[in-house]
Amino acid sequence: MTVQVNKTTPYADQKPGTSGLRKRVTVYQQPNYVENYIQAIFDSLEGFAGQTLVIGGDGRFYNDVAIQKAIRIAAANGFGKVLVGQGGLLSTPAASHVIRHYKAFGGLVLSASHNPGGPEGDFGIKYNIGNGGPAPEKITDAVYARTKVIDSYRTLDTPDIDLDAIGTQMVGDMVVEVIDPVKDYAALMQTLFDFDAIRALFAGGFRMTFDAMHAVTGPYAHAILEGMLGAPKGTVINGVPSPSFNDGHPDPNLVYCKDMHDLLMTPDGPDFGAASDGDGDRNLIIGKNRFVTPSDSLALLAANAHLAPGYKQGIAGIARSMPTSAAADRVAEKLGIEMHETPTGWKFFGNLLDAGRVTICGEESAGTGSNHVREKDGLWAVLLWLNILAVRKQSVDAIVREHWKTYGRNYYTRHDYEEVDASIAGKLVEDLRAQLPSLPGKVLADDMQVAYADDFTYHDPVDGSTSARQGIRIGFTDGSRIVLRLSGTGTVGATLRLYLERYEAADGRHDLDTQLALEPLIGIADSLAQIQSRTGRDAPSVIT
Ligand code: G16
Repeated sequence: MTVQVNKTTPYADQKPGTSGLRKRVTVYQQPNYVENYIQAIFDSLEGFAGQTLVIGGDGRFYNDVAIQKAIRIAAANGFGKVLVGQGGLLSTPAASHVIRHYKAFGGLVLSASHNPGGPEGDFGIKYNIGNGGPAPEKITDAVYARTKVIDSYRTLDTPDIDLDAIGTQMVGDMVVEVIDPVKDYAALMQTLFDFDAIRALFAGGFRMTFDAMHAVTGPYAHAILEGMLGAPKGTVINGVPSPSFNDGHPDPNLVYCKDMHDLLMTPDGPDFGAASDGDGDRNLIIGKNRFVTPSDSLALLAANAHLAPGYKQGIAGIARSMPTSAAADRVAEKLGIEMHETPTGWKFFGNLLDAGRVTICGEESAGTGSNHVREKDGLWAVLLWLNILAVRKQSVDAIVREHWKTYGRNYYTRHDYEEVDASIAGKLVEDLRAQLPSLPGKVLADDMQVAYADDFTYHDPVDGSTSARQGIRIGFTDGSRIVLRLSGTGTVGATLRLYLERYEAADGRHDLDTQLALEPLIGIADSLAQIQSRTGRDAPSVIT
C-alpha cells in the first residue's frame, strides 16, 4: 500500500506539559493538529520499524477519531503491530502494563486525565516509552522541537478499523490487534494482592462504594471488585464510561466527590469509599469518618505494603514529588530505606523504579503507584488499601490515627487558583523567586523562622540529568513548608498551586482542622506572594 506523505505547517503551541500535550478538544480538531503531534513523536524516536505500539485512551470525546488517525500514521511510519484496547479504552496504568507485558516499543495514551471531556472539554496525547512510563524530558523536548519545524506527516488511505471487534485486522502491512482492556491488568492485580483475604472481607459484610466517575475505571472496577472479589452489585457507581463523563469533572477530590465524602461521614455510611479519575491513575480514599490525604495515603501504603503478597519482601525505597508532604519520609527513615524527592510529574519516577531504588511512589495530586507499572494507578491503591484493611481488621480511621501516633502528623493542604491570567501568574512567581535569597534567617508572622528558600532543582541520581525551576520552596525551622508552582496540566490561562505543610510530632495534637492548623502559613504565603491582591481572587478555586 502506498504511503501518503502529506504537507503540513507547524503549530506553535505543541509543547508537552507535566503529562503530555493537553488542549481543548477544539484545538485538537484543527487541521493536522493530531497528525503533526503524532508524526513529531515518531520523528523523535529511533528503531521502531516492525515493532509494537500500544494505543489506548480514557474514552473521552475525540478518543475514537484520534485513535483511527494514530493507527494510520503508525502503519505509514513502519510499526509492525498496534495493540489497542477494545472500544479504544485502556486506563493509563493498564496501558503501562500492556506496554511492559507485551514488550512493546512504546505507547500512545490518549487522555486529559481528570480534566472535563466532551466537545467543549479537554483532550490529550502522551507518549510512553518501552518501560511503560511517560517519556522523559529528553524525548518530550525533542518532540517539541520537532513540532516547531514539521512540514509533512505520513499516513495511509485506509478505512477505519472496527475498535469493538476483539481480534486482529490489517492496516496496510501493519497488524492491529484489539484486546480486552481489563484482562491483563486484572491478572496483574491478582499477583500482587491477597484476593482471598479481600473476598473474605466483603463476605463478612464490609461495605464499600467506588465512584468510577463515568470514566475509564468503570469496567475495571466492575470486573475486579464486584466480579473477582465478590463485592455486592452496586458497590461500583457511575461505572459506564461516557465521552463527556456524563458532563462531570472526573477529578476524584473532595470537591467533585463531595456526595461520597458526606455519605462516608454519616453513621450508616459504608466502611470505605474510593474513586478514580478520567484515565484511572488517580485515587481518592475515604474511610468512615476519615478522609485520607494523598500524602498520608502514600506514607500509610508504604508503611503497610508488606501485608500484601506482592510486597511481602519489603520495599526498596519510596519516592515522592517535591510538593508532596514529608509524611512518607518518616516511614522511609524508620524502615531504613531510600527516600527520593522528585519534580512533579510521574515521568521523574521512571529511572528510580527501573533501577530498583524505589518500590512505591506517590504525589499529593492523588497519585500512588509501585514498580508493577510505570504510571500511578488508582485501582492498585484501592486494592492495596483493601488488602491492608483485610489483614489488619481495623477501620481506616484507626489505622490513620495509629500511624500519626507513631510518626507524627503532617498537616497538609493545596490551594489552587485556576484560570489566572498567565502573565500575572508568571510575574507573581518571578517576583517571589527574586525574594528568595533574602528570606533565610528571617522571622515572619507567628515567630516562623525561614530555614531555606529556593527554586527546586532535581538531579536524577540514575541518569545524571538536571531539571531546574521545579517549584519555589520556603522551609521553616519547625519543618513547615510553603511551596508555590505553576501547574503544567491546565489548558486555560495559568493555575497557581500553593502547597502548605506543617508537622506535628508523634505526641502532638492530631485533631485540628487542617485549614486552621495551616492558617499562619497561609497568611505568610499570601503576604510574600500577594496572591489574592494580584490575582483579584479572595479565595482559591479548589482546596484539596
Ligand atoms: C499529572 C502528572 C502528575 C502531576 C499532576 C499534576 O497527573 O502525571 O505527576 O502530579 O499531573 O501536575 P500539575 O501540578 O503540573 O498540574 P495526571 O493525573 O493529570 O496525569
